Amino acid sequence: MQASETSSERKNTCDNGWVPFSGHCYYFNETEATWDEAVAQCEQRDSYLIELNSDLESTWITESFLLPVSGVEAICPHFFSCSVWVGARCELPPDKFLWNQSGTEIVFPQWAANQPNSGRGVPACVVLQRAGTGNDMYCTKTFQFICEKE
Ligand SMILES: [Ca+2]
Repeated sequence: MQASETSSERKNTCDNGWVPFSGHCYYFNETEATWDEAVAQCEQRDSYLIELNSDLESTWITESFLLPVSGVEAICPHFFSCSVWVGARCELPPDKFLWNQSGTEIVFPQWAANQPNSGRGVPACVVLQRAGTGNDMYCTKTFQFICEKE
């Protein structure tokens, strides 16, 4: 906690187009991509596909970048529409959802009801939904995404 407060004091600004939060900078990519493409595009920006390390970060991302849960049915017809990729993926084995950046198991965001539900044998990648919850999706689907860097 103290380390992140210190780095947040040190870093108050981000490059053009990047939004600061708690010592990190975030970039919203409007053009949808597959999960692999999203990872590669963040790497090209010297960053990584977002890793959510706290409820605070997860909530901040949701409120800052995602559309609201209701009132947007015309452009986001399903509860999972207009989600964003996060940098977590389930490999088989070990059949666990791990963050791409740190290699640790995902704790945030909280899973949506009845999630994860992807079939065994197929890699699954995680989106953050407008409700602030996690859902596993086929990695070849396309979503908008957010890059993160320190
Ligand atoms: Ca799912």
